[in-house]
Amino acid sequence: MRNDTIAAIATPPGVGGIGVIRVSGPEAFTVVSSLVRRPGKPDELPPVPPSHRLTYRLVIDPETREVLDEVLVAFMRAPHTYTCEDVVEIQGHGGPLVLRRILRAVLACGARMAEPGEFTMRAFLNGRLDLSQAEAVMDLIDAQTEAGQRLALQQLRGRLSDQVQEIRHTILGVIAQIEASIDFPEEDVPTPEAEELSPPIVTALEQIQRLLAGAEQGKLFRQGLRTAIIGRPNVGKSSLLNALLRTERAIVTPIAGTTRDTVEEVANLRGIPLHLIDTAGITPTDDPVEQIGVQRSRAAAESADAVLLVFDGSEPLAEQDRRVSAELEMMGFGADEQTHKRPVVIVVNKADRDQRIELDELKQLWPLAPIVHTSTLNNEGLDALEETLAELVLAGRAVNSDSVLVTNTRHQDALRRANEHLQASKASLEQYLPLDFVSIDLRAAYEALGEITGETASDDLLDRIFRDFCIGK
Ligand SMILES: Nc1nc2c(ncn2[C@@H]2O[C@H](COP(=O)(O)OP(=O)(O)OP(=O)(O)O)[C@@H](O)[C@H]2O)c(=O)[nH]1
Ligand SMILES: [Mg+2]
Repeated sequence: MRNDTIAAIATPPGVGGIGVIRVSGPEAFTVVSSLVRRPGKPDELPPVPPSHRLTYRLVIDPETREVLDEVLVAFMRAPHTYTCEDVVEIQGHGGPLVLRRILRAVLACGARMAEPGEFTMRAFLNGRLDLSQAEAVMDLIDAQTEAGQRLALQQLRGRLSDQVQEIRHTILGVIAQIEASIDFPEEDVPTPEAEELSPPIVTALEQIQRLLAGAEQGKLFRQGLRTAIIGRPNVGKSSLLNALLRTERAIVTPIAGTTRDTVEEVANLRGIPLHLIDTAGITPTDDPVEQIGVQRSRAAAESADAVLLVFDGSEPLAEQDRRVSAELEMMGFGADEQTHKRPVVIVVNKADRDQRIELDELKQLWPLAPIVHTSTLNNEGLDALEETLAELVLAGRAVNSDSVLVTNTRHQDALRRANEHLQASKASLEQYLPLDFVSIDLRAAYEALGEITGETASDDLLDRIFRDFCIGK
């Protein structure tokens, strides 16, 4: 049901200074009115205060008349609300029990518990936000870096939607021209020439391709980069994690095999959330615990977007180093842009000691991977390492979070499909095929783009998107 009245605690679970209960729907005012009183007037239903104004009230239990909390309440009249419906927000004291009791009272008076994301879904269904903007709400909440936050806010404010709508408008213009000539041949609508139809298609293609070009980068800012720290035991992997995080997160000892389980933390790499995974040193072992640890290291590498492969520069290259390298290569790491291998950065650690490692041998193992020398003891080479990793994953492209970046795989996928259909329509035009062919592909492109803004999104897709939201949002 999409026109009943819903309610949820909108602030996070746990203790806070205040907590907010949000109620939305046609009965929102009635429901909350029946629960609130003015101090000293327990039996009198107070009038609904002016819209969008905070008002001091007591909340009572509808059955026992017990006072549950002193609150500030805002009655907000549709349509100028988050959901475009009547909305009431009750600001109570931020204890979980207090909030739960107020919510229970609200539910007892006729509201229904909201599903995750249901407030935002209503904002979408009522036309206040389009789908990409609704998705941006969640990105904004989840943002882990300032760059990610800026991108989400831009999307929320409709910059992506505007561009997509502009492209759709262009495509629709061409469709209209074609269809007029097909539908009304007797009215002397002249059949448009291919030369006339193709410039707007080319323009639309260029715009789509520009958006696609930034998508991989945009996704990095939203999803972050999973980076596993891999190497044989005792080379300084955990020390490197700590140094990059600037905390003593992982245990470091001179004993080989210190790290048994993977340790995951997020650092900020030039605005990209860098998910660093410290792993157990990969080595043959009979110890069952260590074996599991090594399995997890392999799994971490398998699922990583990039690897920091650590060597001990104070020792000659060991057989185990070679074996770890070979394993990574098998997994498709290689830092080679042409073949789209996942990037590896070679970290030669313990640079503060006499260096016994042969760099030529390393270069034979990894001819294309950049090599960075570090000392976690003296915090040397860490900036260079971050710089190298950022260069590698951004592939030298300048990062400008002011431009519109597609950050979402769903949007990227829709753009790709639109691109393919537009290419096909352009090819049909060039081959002078009947205009029906052209217009079928144009329609498909138009619809694919509509999925981004939600105009042509199925219920199924909507459910999937909003299910990931938190309750109360
Ligand atoms: N001199 C020097 N010692 C270092 C450096 N980095 C790490 N170490 C030392 O090397 C030893 C192993 O460091 P860890 O960070 O535990 O190495 P690891 O690769 O995580 O080892 P495992 O978890 O056992 O695989 C410790 O005694 C560290 O203090 C460095 O840059 N210079
Ligand atoms: Mg370790």
